[in-house]
Amino acid sequence: MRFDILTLFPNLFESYLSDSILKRALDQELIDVKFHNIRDYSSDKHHKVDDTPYGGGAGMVMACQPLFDCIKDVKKQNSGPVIFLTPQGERFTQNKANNLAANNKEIILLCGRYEGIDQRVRDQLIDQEISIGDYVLTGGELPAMILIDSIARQIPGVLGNEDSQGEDSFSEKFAGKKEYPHYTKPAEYEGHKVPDVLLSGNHAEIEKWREERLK
Ligand code: 4FM
Repeated sequence: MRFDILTLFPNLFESYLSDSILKRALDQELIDVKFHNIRDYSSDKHHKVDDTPYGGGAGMVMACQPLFDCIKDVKKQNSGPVIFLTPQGERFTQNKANNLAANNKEIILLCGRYEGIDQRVRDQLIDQEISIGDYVLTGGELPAMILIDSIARQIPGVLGNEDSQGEDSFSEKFAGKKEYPHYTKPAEYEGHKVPDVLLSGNHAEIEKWREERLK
């Protein structure tokens, strides 16, 4: 899966992609992430990317020119959907992550900043608007990282243990339910014990105990 990220702050992604599972996925070329700094596309002599809103009001709006030029340029290398991360988008769910992973080899993620982007960019160049939740952030970078993470972990080979996809929260086995309580060693910690059934070796009983506690 190839992701092209359009952002004013590509550095924000670095630490998360430079460690752990996503680092390994990048090293193994199971995913590829390319960054495009929207500011590099500004034809303004001061590399300006924003301007005051027509009709007045607070804050600044990301202007058409850098965004049109950046998106059109990236589209030459990535034929996937252009997704804009915004609180006004459709709510991101596990189902949406599954569908994006299953149906695309390439995805373009547009991260906005300030009060918003010029509506003409949305009308002309955006295929899909996604929200990770009903709250307002300073930009779309964290939401974009969340999309990458949730999509990448479904690609075969990205998770070390091939099984931990099917075994987890949203597996068929547990019919869309989330999780049962997890415990690991030691069997007693500061007087707090692991439920006996989990130490019993009785797999039928363990399964029953877990099914009763799915949340
Ligand atoms: C988005 C700021 C676009 C400025 C944002 C612009 C968000 C969310 C979010 C902030 N994105 N789910 N919630 N973005 O708050 O996806 Cl131009």
